Amino acid sequence: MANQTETIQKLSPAQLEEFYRQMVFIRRFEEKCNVAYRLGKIGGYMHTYVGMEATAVGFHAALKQNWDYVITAYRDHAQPMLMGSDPVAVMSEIMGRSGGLSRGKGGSMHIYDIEKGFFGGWGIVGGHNPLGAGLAFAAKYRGEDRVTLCYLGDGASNAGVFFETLNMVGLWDLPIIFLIENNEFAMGTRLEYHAADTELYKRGLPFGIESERIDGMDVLSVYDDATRIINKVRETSKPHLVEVMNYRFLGHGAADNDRVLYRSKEEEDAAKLRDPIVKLEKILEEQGIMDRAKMEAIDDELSEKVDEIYEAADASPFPDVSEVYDNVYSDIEPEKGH
Ligand SMILES: Cc1ncc(C[n+]2csc(CCOP(=O)(O)OP(=O)(O)O)c2C)c(N)n1
Ligand SMILES: [Mg+2]
Repeated sequence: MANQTETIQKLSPAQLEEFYRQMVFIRRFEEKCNVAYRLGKIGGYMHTYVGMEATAVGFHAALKQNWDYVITAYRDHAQPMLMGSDPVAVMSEIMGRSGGLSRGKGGSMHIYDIEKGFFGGWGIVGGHNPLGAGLAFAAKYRGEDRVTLCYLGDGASNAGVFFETLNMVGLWDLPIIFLIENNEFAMGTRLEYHAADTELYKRGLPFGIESERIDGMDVLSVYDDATRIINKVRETSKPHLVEVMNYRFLGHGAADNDRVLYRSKEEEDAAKLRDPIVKLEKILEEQGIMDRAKMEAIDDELSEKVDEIYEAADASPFPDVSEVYDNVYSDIEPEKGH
């Protein structure tokens, strides 16, 4: 990890502002989704990224846009938007509308944008890890220097299929990064109750995979670590595992009553002191890059933009009943894919 001053010097004020904008935008977008869920505008399951923004913003800034591949589980609203997907199409999908990226038939957990290199959006815990390996295998087989970024949670890192996947990528030296987001919780349980060894980065070691643990609450250090890791995987075409320490501020899903089961109010309050947006605000102010008035103006502008996105999505119709069997198994559109 480089020191903070060095990272700030490497980045232009415009890039730093972009990090801030991306994090605030994701936070406001997710909060809007939560409100819409409570109004009955969103059905099914929905999981937000509040508190974890610095991780995706830092990693995606270091990826090659429209080239590298990304795959994740069901906490999947932020990644496609960071890859250039239309936020209205993301919101429409979350709201089950025909203008959505999966034509309104996938919902919050099944967002895809293959043209941008985003391969979902998967609801089965651990189930997408071998698919990530497949993406990396395809890139290597075709001689392309694409890197695959495969997100998974601390809970998913216990899944048998994850260990099988680590074995194969270790054996075949596939250019993939497993990004374990250790947000300290699986669904209704916390890390110490579900993992025999809570140092999750060690999961890669028996398979000869270079593995490390990094801070996920400081976007500047995430960006620095991500740049180093992504460049290395691209150059060596070998796998890497990174355990990113972050924290989810809200319940597991929109309908989850988290406090009663596995965390106290005191713990939540303490965690909020590590808020990645607040952290960046302090840095930007101390370094004289942005003052509070500008931050507030950006926040207002993005909150308004999120409201407009929501209104536009809400104007999109629900899919027609006649489409119910379309795009279920076989009628995918390969010409649109990579
Ligand atoms: C195979 C399987 N088992 C159980 C579930 C139910 N489930 C949904 S999310 C989840 C917890 C996963 O936690 P983690 O991997 O840490 O991801 P996070 O929600 O923290 O992002 C569980 C057990 C599931 N979707 N799939
Ligand atoms: Mg988790």
